[in-house]
Amino acid sequence: MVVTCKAMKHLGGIQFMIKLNLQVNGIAKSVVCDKDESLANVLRDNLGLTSVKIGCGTGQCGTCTIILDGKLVRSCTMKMKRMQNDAVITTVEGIGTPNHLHPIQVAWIAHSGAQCGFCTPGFIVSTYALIESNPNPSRDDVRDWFQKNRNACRCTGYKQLVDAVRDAAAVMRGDKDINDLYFKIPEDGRIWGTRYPRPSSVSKVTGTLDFGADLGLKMPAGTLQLALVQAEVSHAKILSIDTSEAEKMPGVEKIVTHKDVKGKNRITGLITFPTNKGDGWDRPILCDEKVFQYGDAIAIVCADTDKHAKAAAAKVKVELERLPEYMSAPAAMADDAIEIHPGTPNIYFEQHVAKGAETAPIFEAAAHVVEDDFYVGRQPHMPLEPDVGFAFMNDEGKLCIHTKSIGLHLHLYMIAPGLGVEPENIVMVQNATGGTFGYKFSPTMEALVGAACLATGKAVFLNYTWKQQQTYTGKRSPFFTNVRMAADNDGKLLGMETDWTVDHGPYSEFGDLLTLRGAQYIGAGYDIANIRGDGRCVATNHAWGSAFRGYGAPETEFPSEVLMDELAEKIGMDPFDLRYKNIYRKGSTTPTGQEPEVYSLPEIFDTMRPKYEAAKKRVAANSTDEIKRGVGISLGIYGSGLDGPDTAEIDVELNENGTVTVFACWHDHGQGADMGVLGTAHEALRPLGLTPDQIKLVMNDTSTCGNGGPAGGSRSQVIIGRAIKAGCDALVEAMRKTADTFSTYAEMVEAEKPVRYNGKWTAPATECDANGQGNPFACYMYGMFLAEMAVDMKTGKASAEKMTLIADVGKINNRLIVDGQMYGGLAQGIGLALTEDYEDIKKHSTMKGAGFPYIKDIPDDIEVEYIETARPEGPFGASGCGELPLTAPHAAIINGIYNACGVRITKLPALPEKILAGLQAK
Ligand code: MCN
Ligand code: FES
Ligand code: FES
Repeated sequence: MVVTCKAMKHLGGIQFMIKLNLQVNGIAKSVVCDKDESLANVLRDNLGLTSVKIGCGTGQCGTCTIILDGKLVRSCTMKMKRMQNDAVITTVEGIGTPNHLHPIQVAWIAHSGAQCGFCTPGFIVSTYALIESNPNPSRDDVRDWFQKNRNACRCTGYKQLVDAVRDAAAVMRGDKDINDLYFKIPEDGRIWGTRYPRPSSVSKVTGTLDFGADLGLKMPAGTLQLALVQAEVSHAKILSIDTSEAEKMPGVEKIVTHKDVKGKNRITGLITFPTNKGDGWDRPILCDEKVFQYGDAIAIVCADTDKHAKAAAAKVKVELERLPEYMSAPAAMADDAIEIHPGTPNIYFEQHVAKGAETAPIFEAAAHVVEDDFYVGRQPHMPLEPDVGFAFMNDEGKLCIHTKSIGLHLHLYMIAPGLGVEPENIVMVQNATGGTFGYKFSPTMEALVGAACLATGKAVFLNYTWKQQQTYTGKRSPFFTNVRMAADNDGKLLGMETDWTVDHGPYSEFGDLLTLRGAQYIGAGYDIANIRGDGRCVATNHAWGSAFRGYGAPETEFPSEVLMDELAEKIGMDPFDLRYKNIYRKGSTTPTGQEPEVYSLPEIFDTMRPKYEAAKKRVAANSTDEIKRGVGISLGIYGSGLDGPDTAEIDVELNENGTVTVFACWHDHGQGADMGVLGTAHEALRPLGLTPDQIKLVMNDTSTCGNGGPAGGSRSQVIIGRAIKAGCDALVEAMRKTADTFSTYAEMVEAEKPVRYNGKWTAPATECDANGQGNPFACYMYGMFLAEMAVDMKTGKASAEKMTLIADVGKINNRLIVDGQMYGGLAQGIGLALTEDYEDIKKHSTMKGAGFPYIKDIPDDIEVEYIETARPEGPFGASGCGELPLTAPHAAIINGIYNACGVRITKLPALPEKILAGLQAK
């Protein structure tokens, strides 16, 4: 069979091609293509092998891993001109299929190795090659292999991938029965609380799940490929945009600028805080008057091919007048700084906190006072899948936008006025998503593909490169924090004073909400009767602030958790004992004055204490002059929900064949929304005796599902979970004939009873007031972290050798999923503490440059234990879980570094040079 390349080289009108014969997954193929094309593109575009994913596109992530002539190759960097004729290629399609899974795939499912699943085909191919060369790899062999071959994963924390490889190898050697890896439904039929594999796992391990870029390849002929013209400065006035030369470039259909955007050309931040000094209309869809940050989109080239679009984009001329670039909050707060958004002060939101009595006299009289300054930086989300999406007009004349959005209804209302389309004429759909970690709480390209589709009337497709992903999506907003704590001689906390400044980049969306987190979480976990503090949100010209897992908790709990260690040292107490003395117990209230819904911290601490004592002994025994070792602890807390009366709705319908369909917008970052819906619905529908496969899921499409709210704030299991329970309960009650008999579909129809029910739930919570006081969340997640750290005294390099987490996320819906959330979140905490940053736009625009944690950066020894305290408001007692593991692990790590070598890093990340400087200063 001969297939031709989509992308061909134009040279004086002549296209010079090469033809190659290949053996692909055991089948003879020949391809005709440009010699400079990458093997990854040829496999995907020409041969339709979309299991080969393109993440970084530069050889750093391994999502494109294939086997070429017996060797593992990252196919994105392999040019076709380097390929031999008759080369033999294996992709995951050649390893196993949904009906004939390979043991590696079975093991991957058993250990939930695929969360978002974007890295999975690359890992499975890599594992296949490993086991071919080493049938009995040790854990270290596996870790060495994935490190050497740069197989990166952002979701899992790697531990369960090593477990999966070891089990697969054992099956392949005949040392283990494959049937032991298949999940067996317990006799009582219950899947709640078990390790039931998520419904999407088979498609993920076989590479058959279509992500956005895969769907893009399957769009109809004539779909326009989009390329952005982007700013390469961080602050400027736009003097002119000249598209004339670009318009003449081959294949160009249209170049869309702000003049083509029919609405307000702004994405609205839906400001809900009346004290915000901005109006929330500050983010252009396409820049018109000003550039506010590096990467801002100025024009969109719509062309027949991606290459044509990119070539034309390079020809668009934008004349700019440079303005001062304020790359951090202090710079933008300086007296002589100009307003980034003229008319709105750069400090556009302030939040006060006042709990209990005035603190000044308390501090004056206190036996012990500690104070320090902290900085938690611009952590990049670094999903392996770059942002991607498409748009088309459907036959009802509605604008359909398919992206990685994890807030479909929210985004619809944020972009509709800017595009000039009524919200009811927009349909938003989430594609299978290769991780977001919160960056998709903000719209990214939704309005861009929407504007291009409206301007051309054609289907359009846009795929960011990984560099665009890094430079033109939101980041964690840095917090500059000062905290003071006062305690009596016994270590009882008497008062706290706080001051925090949020660098939110140029766009204000949700900046006020994030700033409120300073009032809610500095000092969280401790009974502090008297608190005073002030925070502020500042516009700057660095990357705009978007949600990042933990959203405000890692930024605000880091200061108080490190300061608790400083206080313990000052008083001469063990940091564990100081914490234990002050944690929430009956009668305590949170910094917002709320009574915690459960008091699980004492039990969490009691469970941790023997592990802490053992860890102290371990590090003392293993510390040497060259490698000093130490332990650090911290506690972490976060609310499950959006502030106040958070609401969700779903629908549930009985089908003619007796199955039930749940219609839900529970967006899937990769965390396991499908399992969340299935596990909750199955539990609620248990009276009907349905098997899991009798529950169908219709998800994440505004045309078919009600508003479940965004998948942020670890809210879905609680808020959507309760809505699912409400809908299922209504259906079960409608079907009920006697205590344990139920009507069939036919009987329901005959009795003229509805077969579809809406389930809705609103959290009994109140928003915080101007003093940061209120009961903002109905459920919280609680945890305690223990880090065992090693510091190389010569290089200053710190590494986590073991992480332990005792977690209370309420009753657990799915154990595989929750374990995966904990491991993955801990890994991101290690990254936040030690390596990750997006400060230097140039250096930090690649995965390696930005400090992405590979397998050897994450310890294999991760211990997680649960205290399952039933939540009164949670569905079947569940709280949320997604963000708990990233609330404060970095504080334990930093405390562990201090315990090891006496250097206290208060400004993250703790790079080797900072630790070395600290050692030298000592
Ligand atoms: N769960 C459970 N039992 C509980 C609590 C939760 O089994 N007691 C399951 C849920 O069914 C769901 C998962 O754990 O599958 C997370 O549930 P929840 O904490 O309610 O959070 P959401 O479903 O709302 O997911 C969002 C949360 C956030 S805010 C970010 S950011 C995040 C995260 O989860 N981004 C992720 N986890 C991620 N995981 C991956 N792989 N990729 C991301 O981008
Ligand atoms: Fe090829 Fe990342 S290594 S896409
Ligand atoms: Fe590995 Fe998402 S499962 S990147």
